[in-house]
This record gives sequence, C-alpha cells and structure tokens, in this order.
Amino acid sequence: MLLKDFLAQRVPEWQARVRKLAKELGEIPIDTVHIRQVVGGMRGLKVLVTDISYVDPYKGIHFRGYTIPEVLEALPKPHEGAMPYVGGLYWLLMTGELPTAEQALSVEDEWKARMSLPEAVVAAIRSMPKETHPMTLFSMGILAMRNDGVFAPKYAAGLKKTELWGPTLEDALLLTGRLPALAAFIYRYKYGDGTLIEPNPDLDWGANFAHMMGIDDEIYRDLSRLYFILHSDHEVGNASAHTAHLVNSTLADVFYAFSAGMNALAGPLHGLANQNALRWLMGAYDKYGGVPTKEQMEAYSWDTLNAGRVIPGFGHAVLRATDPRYTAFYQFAEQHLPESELFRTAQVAYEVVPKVLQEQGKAKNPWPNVDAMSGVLQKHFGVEPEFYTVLFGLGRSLGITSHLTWARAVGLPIERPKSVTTDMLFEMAEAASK
Ligand code: CMX
Repeated sequence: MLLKDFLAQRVPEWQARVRKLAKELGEIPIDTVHIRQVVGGMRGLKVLVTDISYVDPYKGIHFRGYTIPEVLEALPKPHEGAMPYVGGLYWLLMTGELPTAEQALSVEDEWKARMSLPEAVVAAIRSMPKETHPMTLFSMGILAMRNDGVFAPKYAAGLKKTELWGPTLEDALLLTGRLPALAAFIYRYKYGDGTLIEPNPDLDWGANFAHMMGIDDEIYRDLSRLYFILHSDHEVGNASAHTAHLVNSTLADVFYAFSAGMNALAGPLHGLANQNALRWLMGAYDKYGGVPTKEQMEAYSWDTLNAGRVIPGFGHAVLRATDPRYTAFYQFAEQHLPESELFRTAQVAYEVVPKVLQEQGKAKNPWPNVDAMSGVLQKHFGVEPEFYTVLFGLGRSLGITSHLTWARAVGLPIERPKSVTTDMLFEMAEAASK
C-alpha cells in the first residue's frame, strides 16, 4: 500500500483527536510563562504540538517513540550489517508505525520515480557564481522546484481544509525525492567538475546520494543512510523546523516552507555549527601539529572561550546529556575509521571540552551534540566542510515534510503569537510583586 493510502486511513482519527484538544480541552492551562522566556527565545515554552518526534533532555531524540538505537535496529536494511533504508525511516515518521521491508521499499520506489532534477533547477544553480554558499544554492534550488508542485494549483482550484494534507504529501514526496540529486549537483558544481551524475535506479535514497556525489564507496553509502536518519528530525521547535512550520501555516506550500527552514538552518548557532565544529577540531590539530594532548586541547578550548566564542559541537538548547546522535556517529567512526587522526582529535575533545565548559559554568549542557562528530566522518571521505549544512538540511527534509503533512492533516491554524512591550513587562512584574 502506498504511503498516501495508508495515511488516508489514519488521518480522520487524528483530525478528531486534535479537534477534541481544541474544542473540549482547550481552556485547560498546561504551563506558566515567565518573563525570562519571553525575552529569552521562548526556551522551554510548551507551545507547539507534533507526534513525529520528541527530544528527551537526557535520552535524546525519539522518532515516533523510538530511540536512535531502537530505530537503527528495527528498520529494514538493504543487507545484514548495513544501515537502514531511509525510506523506512520516512514511513515511520509519516505513519507512526515501523515499516515492513515492503513498505520501506515502497517509499524508496516513490522517491525513485521522482529523483531526476529538472533542467530549470540545474540551470538556476548554474546561473550563480561558484563562490555562492552551498546553502544559498540549496535554498534557491528548492524554490526553483516549486513550478512542479501540486498544492498551490489544487488549492487555487478549491480544496476543503480536511483535504489539504494530500497535495502537501505529494509535494513532500516530490521535494524529498529530488533533494539528493539537488544536493549532490550543488556539490559537484561548486567543488567538482560541474557535471550532473544521474541517479541509479538500483540504489536506495541514501546510497543514490553517495553515487550522485561521485563517491562510489560502500561505507560512504552506509554513512549517508545513517547521516540522513540521524539528522531527520528534532521536534518542531528547533529554528529550521519551526520556521518551515510557521511559513506553511500560512498555506504557503512545502517548497516555500522548506526553503525558509533551510535559511534558518544556515545560521552558525544551528546547522552551520557542523562545519564550524570540524574547523575547530582541525584548528587544534594544525596548531599542535597532530593529535593534541589533553593539556593542549584544554588550552585551546580556553582560548576559544576567552576570545568570547562558543565551542561548536557542544551544548544544546534542550539536551542535557551526550547527544545519542553523537554516540551513533562515534560508534560508526570507531568501526570504520579508528585510525583517523581527526577522529582521535575529536576523542580528545570529548574527554576535555565538557570539563572546561563545566568549569566556565555558563553552558547548561556541556556535552557534545551531533555536530561534534558528523564532520569528522564526512571529512574522512573528502567532503568539503562548507557543504555540511546542506547534508544536515537534506536529512532534515524528512522530518520537516512529515511535520508539514501532519499539520495540514489535523488543520493546525496560521501561527500568530502576541507580543508585548518592555513597559508592559515591567508593569506586569510590578503587579506580580505586590
Ligand atoms: N561554548 C561556549 N559557550 C556556550 C556553549 C558552548 N558550546 N554552549 C552554551 N554556551 C553559553 C551560551 O553562549 C550562553 O552564554 P551567554 O549567557 O553569555 O549568552 C550560556 O552558555 C547559556 O547557554 P545555554 O542556555 O546553555 O544554551 P542555549 O540554549 O542558549 O544555546 C546552543 C544552545 C546550541 C546555541 C549553544 O549551546 C551553542 O552555541 N553551542 C555551540 C554551537 C553548536 O554546537 N550548535 C549546534 C546545535 C545543534 C543543532 O543545531 O541542533
């Protein structure tokens, strides 16, 4: 059964569930808002809803209730010992149910039917100077695909609110089907010979990306599958997912919404941190002429902090323990590149940086996040650091488009929080203290 038919059976039940929350339980308060949250980036405010994923501060991301190790164990795989099909993860995110091998492959087949890049998209990328940042090209390429979307024309022709999810899903499949080719072409345009490698219909989504990059290596195929699964989702409140959600809440389509989300991902405190994290590690390696000692890494970390900068790859807005995505990458590196000097540099950082951050006493979470290890693996296969945020975005397309499909399925409204003035906050504070 195709994803769309499967969802069509589930959507009415979930529409009723959200209607009940809005109509019958809507007046029940669930939290108190503090001034620090209003002026502090809304940290911890429970104001969004999604069933796609949940981040436990200590256990990390859960995709539809499953932890990273559980997902990697349970999803169907191309062969024993390989990383799972990304199509299986998409089925899980979209439906909430672990797929059979047949269901995972049905998503892979839907993607294969949509994988080639239209000439207009290729031309749009080629029209830009090569020094353009890959995230700029990625965001542009996504917008350039919009002409083939079905949501906007179907909406213009007249759709009921309960039917909006169907064309949203169709656009989601088109977008996610094409993104590996877009990302790989951007890479080859910027850093390679500029030729486009056509997708191989015998390969799955993750492996096809590796193929279209021109890296025909079995381990890199596996790394690609792992990379996209680990980066697929992190709730809907993170900056890129939330941006896409907000834009799509206006009924702007998946292409507008995902492109906007990618512009948020491009910031140094979010998706750009992975390239910064790798550069920071390479900086330590270069400075000390090899894998630094713990003492050298400690001095290097303090130099960064004393210069008023953050140590990229460490800390998190929600997590309060080592990111399980970091652990999964660490294990992959241990298995496939134990001798890599960059990996050994990252190991030293893991032993030293949390202690330094604890001593500094500012970061609420001194432990490594996913970015502290992801670049080490990509660099091992020669992938340019500037490109890493595109890889993050490619993975994140899976979670974001699942959120968008379900937001339309359950009819979440246009977002419009209320703002107040600083005078009002002072008045409220005074009134509360009386
Ligand atoms: N190095 C130095 N200082 C850090 C730090 C780090 N890695 N992490 C947090 N801090 C500092 C903050 O800058 C903040 O300082 P000020 O009070 O001077 O503003 C203080 O500690 C408290 O911050 P926090 O509440 O612990 O963290 P936030 O929720 O504000 O920010 C994050 C979270 C990720 C932006 C932050 O930890 C950071 O900048 N880390 C480095 C960049 C990074 O790795 N980003 C990738 C995140 C992963 C993702 O995008 O999913």
